[in-house]
Amino acid sequence: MISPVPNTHPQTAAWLRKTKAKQPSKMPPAAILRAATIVASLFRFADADAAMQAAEPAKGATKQIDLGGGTTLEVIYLPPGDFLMGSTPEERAWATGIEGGATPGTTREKPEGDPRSTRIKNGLWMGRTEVSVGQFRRFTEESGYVSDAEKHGGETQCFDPAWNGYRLTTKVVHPWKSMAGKSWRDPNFNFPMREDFPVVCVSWNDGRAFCAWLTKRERDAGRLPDGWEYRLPSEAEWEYGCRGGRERAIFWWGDEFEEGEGRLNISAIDFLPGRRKTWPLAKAPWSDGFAFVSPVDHYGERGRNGFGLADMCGGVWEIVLDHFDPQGAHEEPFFVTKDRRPACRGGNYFDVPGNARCAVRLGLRGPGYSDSRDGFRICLGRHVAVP
Ligand SMILES: [Ca+2]
Repeated sequence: MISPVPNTHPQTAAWLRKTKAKQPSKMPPAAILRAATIVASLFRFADADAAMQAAEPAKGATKQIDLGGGTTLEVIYLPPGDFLMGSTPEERAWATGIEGGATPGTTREKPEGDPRSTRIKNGLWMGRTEVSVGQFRRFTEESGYVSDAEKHGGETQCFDPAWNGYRLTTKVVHPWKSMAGKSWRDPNFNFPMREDFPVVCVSWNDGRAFCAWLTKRERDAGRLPDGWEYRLPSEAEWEYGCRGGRERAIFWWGDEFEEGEGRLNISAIDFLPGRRKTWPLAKAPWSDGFAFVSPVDHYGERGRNGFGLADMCGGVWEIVLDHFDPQGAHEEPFFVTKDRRPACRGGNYFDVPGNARCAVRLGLRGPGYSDSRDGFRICLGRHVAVP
């Protein structure tokens, strides 16, 4: 028997043969429409599989993920590769010296470990930017999700507007305070949030919920082959992404901090809103345009690394999938079942240069902890089981 359609998909062809045998000319219009939809979805699934599993995408290939409601999210392909994870003793000495401004022996630079060869075995697609307020809003609107900070009794770490200096010689006063009634909708910056700011005051749980929503949405639409999911990048994937194809360097652009001008948002010469003063610990001798958050990808081409990823250093800390191991990050995702402290990476708009390096890492207080300096970035990668 000659198949009525090219035999591109055995199931589709068989289904069509069966349909033809059953007096196709007498099918009611609704049934024809249903049949056409099934055929279309089978082809779409076949297309998604073929696109992701056949030819290796080119390094830097991009995809626009439709989140619905006119919102998109761009991801970039990172091929498998090797890099040196961690930092040299010289780098850590610079980070805690006059230029780096980090505090010696803090939990930032100590657990980075000496450089060791690390392999990213599977290619993955990583978000060009941190997830924005607009993208997170789209997720909550469709799913009805309530973030950890918004839950009953929830709190989040925000800037205290009454703060007016560290008073380092008398009593140390920190600018950040745990507050109720604040969240990603209002992180207490005292200026309006923009849709293109990175979302902040979100926890590891919140980031994972965003990814679970997107995974289901894309899977239901037949655009996600088996074995793939949207998730937080692992610590190793994040550091590989941050280095942008370099084997090692202090920053993704190289070892010279001065070369970072115009590339990132950290603590620089920018007045705090409504005040004629900068962050007292400002170490970048230029203005990056923002004392607090800046729009994602604000620095354009100059702010993108070798993979095309923006704001990997600075902007907001990025919560990753792994739990924090004080001994150092791992090549494979690392989880514990007790005292789970999500790791986060990359430094933030308030950090000194020593805390905005590719190797810098931090453990959060817990999976529900959130802070107006922390956000997240997503990736599309192979499924990782999280205990
Ligand atoms: Ca960042």
